[in-house]
Amino acid sequence: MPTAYAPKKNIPINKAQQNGNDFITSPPVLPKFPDGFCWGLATASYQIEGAPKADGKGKSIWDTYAHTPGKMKNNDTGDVAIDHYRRYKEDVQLMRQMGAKGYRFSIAWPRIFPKGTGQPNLKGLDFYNRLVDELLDAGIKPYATLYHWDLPQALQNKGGWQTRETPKAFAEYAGFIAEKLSDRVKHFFTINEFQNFVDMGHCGIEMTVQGKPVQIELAPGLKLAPKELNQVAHHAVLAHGMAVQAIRAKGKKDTKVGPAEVMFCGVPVIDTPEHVKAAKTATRHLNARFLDVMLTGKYSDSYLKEAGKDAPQFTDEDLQIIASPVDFVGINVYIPKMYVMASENESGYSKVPMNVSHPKMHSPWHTFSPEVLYWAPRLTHALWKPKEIYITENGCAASDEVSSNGEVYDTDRIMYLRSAMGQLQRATSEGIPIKGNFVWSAFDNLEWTGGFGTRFGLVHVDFKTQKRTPKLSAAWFKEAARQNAVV
Ligand code: BGP
Repeated sequence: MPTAYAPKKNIPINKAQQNGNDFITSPPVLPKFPDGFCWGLATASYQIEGAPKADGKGKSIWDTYAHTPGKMKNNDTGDVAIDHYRRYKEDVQLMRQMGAKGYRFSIAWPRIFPKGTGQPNLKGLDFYNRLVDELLDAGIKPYATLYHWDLPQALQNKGGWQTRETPKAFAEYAGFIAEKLSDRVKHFFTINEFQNFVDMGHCGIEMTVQGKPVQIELAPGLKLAPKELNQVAHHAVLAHGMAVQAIRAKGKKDTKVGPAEVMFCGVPVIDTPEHVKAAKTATRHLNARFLDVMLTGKYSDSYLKEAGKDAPQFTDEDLQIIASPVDFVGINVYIPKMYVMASENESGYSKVPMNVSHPKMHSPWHTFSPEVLYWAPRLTHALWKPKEIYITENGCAASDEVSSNGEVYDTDRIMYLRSAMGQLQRATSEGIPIKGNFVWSAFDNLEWTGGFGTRFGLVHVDFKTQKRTPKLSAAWFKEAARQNAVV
């Protein structure tokens, strides 16, 4: 852990200190999180594991996409990534030293079913058995995501998420994993960021940040028309529902399951009843294809009206499956989708344009709006009342260079975490049942098309030597987890 941040006792701080009322002798009152709050870290298989062919693993759409010229920054690929497949023991020890209480990792579907369905590959499963055992030995609770975007290429070749066969295959895989791991893994997330993998992977998106256009694409890099895209979205939520049922059928009784969605949040521009009401309406609409249908069992009238002839084809039985009861809702929260104000137009809300000077973090898309960590769980609670909420991702990229004394002073990340976690604490203090937060990410990793240039980790990784160096933010995280408070 970096040590340079320790307060030097001989430096006078201010007048209060001279009065004997400084933070050394009388610590500030820290806003605490509820007892048992999970201070967690998150990663995903393709971004860290490497070993794309080890122990019988099949190809995923990311293996294909990353090797397609022009798709990845600097032609980076996940072939080695941070070599976590081989170094997982060291990585678990690092997380233990950082005081992590939980670890959200994802399982690479093509390690378990190299062709997507059929015969399971037990050697692939063994890796996750070893990882889970190592985590439990280190006192870290495992939280497994079943799909963090690495679809078996064999399924993509048969139509991928455009066909109903993929949800069926996903449920088969989910049930198999629950049967094998739920004696030790008690929390499963079905799918990571429905909204992003559907839209960015099957159409591509464009947003404007600080007046500049930002385009984002993910594997498999398709360009579908709106109707086909809505059908992909429908298959994604159907896969979620079928997986929930398969996990209930095959897992131990105390297994908990829910989605890990990127919540599209409308943040009220000012906290007044009319703007909050507008933000609630906007947020329901922004999540119509995903959280809203999963948690209400119906596509909202406003969504179906807006989609018109491009609406997906679905049956009542589909809707029942999609809305299979979940134990919790996971939400990834980085940015508001928009600031919202009340309006007299038909929808009841309007989007407030974001100022060009609105500050941002290091990633091109990452506007700095920490209050979304308050509003996202608050509106999730107000709209859908899930039993429990997890913030399954939140964090930021930074420039992060190792300084001459070997330490990484990521002060901007600490500023970000302090601000974001302060807002989250505010939500818990209102009684919203938020059970934990997983910082993205435990380690620097392959940030999709951004490659290795975008560093999100609390632990720095030298991608040439694979040397791991905890950053200053790792020391911040450790202290915050120890005190269960924003420090
Ligand atoms: C989320 C993904 C993560 C992670 C993170 C950082 O959308 O679930 O896998 O990558 O964003 O974003 P990015 O790598 O796109 O900058």
